[in-house]
Amino acid sequence: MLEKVVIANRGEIALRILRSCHELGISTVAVYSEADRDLKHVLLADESVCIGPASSADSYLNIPAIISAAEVTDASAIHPGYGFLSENDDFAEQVERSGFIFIGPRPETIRTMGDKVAAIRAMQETGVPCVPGSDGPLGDDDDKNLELGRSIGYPIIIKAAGGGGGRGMRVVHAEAALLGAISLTRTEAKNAFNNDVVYMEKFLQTPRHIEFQVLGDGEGDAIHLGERDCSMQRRHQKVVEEAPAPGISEELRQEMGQRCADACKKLKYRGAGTFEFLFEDGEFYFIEMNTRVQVEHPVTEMVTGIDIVKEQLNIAAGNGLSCRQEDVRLRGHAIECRINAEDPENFMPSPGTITNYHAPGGPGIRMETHIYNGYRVPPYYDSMIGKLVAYGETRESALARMRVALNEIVIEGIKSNVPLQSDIITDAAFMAGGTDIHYLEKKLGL
Ligand code: MV4
Repeated sequence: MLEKVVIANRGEIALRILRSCHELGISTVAVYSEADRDLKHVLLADESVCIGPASSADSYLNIPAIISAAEVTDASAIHPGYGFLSENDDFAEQVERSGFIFIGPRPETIRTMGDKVAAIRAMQETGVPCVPGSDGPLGDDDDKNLELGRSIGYPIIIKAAGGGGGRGMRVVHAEAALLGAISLTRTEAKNAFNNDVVYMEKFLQTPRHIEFQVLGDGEGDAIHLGERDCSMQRRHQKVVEEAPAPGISEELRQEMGQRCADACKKLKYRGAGTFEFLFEDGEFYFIEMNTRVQVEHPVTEMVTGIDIVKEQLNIAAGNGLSCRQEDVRLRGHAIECRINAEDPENFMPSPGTITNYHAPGGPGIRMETHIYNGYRVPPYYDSMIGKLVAYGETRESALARMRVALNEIVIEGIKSNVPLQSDIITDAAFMAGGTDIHYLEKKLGL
């Protein structure tokens, strides 16, 4: 097993990683910014190293500082968590070149999936269904691009190869706007990502966002852990996630999951990953692959009984996967509500001291958070302070447990989105299941 892991992240995910490390008998090193001395996982870690000032650019994104921390503590591996450097191929490469294990995919895999055109090409080659589109970068020939748009049919969407997660895209509703949209998206992409490659897809108007969780051992074995529905979102920020996705048959789940696992086998994918799909009219369309552990991984853990972070650590240690595909069984239903330090009315961040915190509990309730009484939520980072996960044998019982837990939770001293979450999980359309990616923004009147 790994001996000592540097946790190159903060907040709830840093605590989540620390817990799995300690379960496996792995020592932990917390790296933290000057604003984060009081993080719960920093107190619990075997060692801790301050890596710089509050600003992420100077601390959690500071590659030399993080690698130095691994060197001075004589660590064996680095876990990047999500966000920050988790999908930075240069970071993964420098970690490996410095003699440490990067707990994640090979740098080349991260690079391929970071280029959305290359990712789509890789999926097409391995039989994962994609959105009808340009099947590659758009050229400079206006007539060819107009012809392509006509053959795909409007509306279409122009996306930047260097984008992803909602950055660098533009919807085009009619041919008259196509060429302008291509050159505008190209210019923005050049400025934002230093990459002016853009591509074209049919724009799906009312899809759901469904993603498949995979694990690969890096040597050609891979499994899938079913799917999550992450359609409840606002401005590309997920708000509620659940597993399994309502209305997906076991047959379709196994067919799509197997295609994702097969793609991972062909790529010799290493670690945890997620295939993101749009789902509309009964069909799946691949859009992106994420090469990190995701915020919403607990809902998959709850319905499979598999500890995804432990799998990541075992894969990184060269121990392979803990189970075969035929041993993966989905049971029950899990829902996750992200808890943010923000005003539920206007979504403004609400940092400050938590004067009173009471965790919800009871059967099937899992609270993933680093907050405690007296903890000060710093203003420098993402406003997510925790995740409330409810499990039940049925979706209805998971929803009922979530409703009770949201009523029970107390977070005082700062504003939180708990009232919004209560509103969502008692919403008639959400309770029925299968709402699309635009549902929440419409409900909120945006
Ligand atoms: C799309 C789409 C419709 N059609 N692609 C947004 C984030 C990025 N991951 C891809 N996104 C979309 N791509 C086609 N061909 C609609 C979106 C989209 C979206 C996707 C998932 C979750 C939330 C979203 C919100 C707005 C748009």
